[in-house]
Amino acid sequence: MTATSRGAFIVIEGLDRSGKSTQAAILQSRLQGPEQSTTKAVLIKFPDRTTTIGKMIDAYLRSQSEFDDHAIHLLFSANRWELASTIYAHLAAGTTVIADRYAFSGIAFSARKGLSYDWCRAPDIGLPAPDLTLFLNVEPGVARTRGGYGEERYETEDVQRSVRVVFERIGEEMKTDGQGQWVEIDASREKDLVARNIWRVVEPLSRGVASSLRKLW
Ligand code: T5A
Ligand code: NA
Repeated sequence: MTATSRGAFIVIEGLDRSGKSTQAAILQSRLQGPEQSTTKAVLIKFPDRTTTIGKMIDAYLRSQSEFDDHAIHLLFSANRWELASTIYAHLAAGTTVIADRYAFSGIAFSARKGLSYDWCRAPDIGLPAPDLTLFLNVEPGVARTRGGYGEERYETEDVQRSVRVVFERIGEEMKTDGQGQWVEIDASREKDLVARNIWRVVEPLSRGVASSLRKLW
């Protein structure tokens, strides 16, 4: 990291069971390296189920409570705002921040229910924008065969297919509006190969970023 640079903000997105958490952990340990005395990379997961809002989201996802579609959407967004200052602080300290899901999941999962796309985007306006978003692309049929699938709300092939359509729209818009990089990764491949393909894209950002952080959108 040079004196004027900050940490990179990297988001990992994808359908359920595409391997986001697996790859986020591999990436964090690669960025952190063997030296544990300084923090080089932190991992933040959305939803963060540990906060008060996160606990409400967790109960909803496990079908233990119900919310109006708009209300749960706003809670997911509020859960990101709770952590925005933490993200800023890490980046300013030169630490790379990896987010396991972010605002894009928020839009994709709510817009597929029929909520307006623009309405879904609105509460996340002003959040720190990622420098790079890795979209782990996997056929819903492949994801279904992976561990734990079907335990939570949204984990059906129908839902996942309609979520994917919204993710594709977001990806197209991100590619054309210059809002950071959106890179698709074939996540149906074997873990180590996926990790290598991710590292190829992340490596140039691993020594810090000179440009100032943008905001969504
Ligand atoms: N949501 C989220 C919203 O509606 N709005 C929002 O704003 C946000 C942020 C919970 C739900 O919330 C929704 C989206 C979700 O439906 P979550 O907590 O991220 O989101 O969900 P999790 O259940 O934790 O995570 P996922 O189901 O998305 O799984 P991952 O992280 O993609 O996959 P991972 O790494 O846990 O792997 C799953 C399984 O596959 C294996 C793993 O070992 C594991 O068993 N696996 C592989 N198998 C074969 N080949 C590979 N390459 C593999 N990689 C991993
Ligand atoms: Na899930």
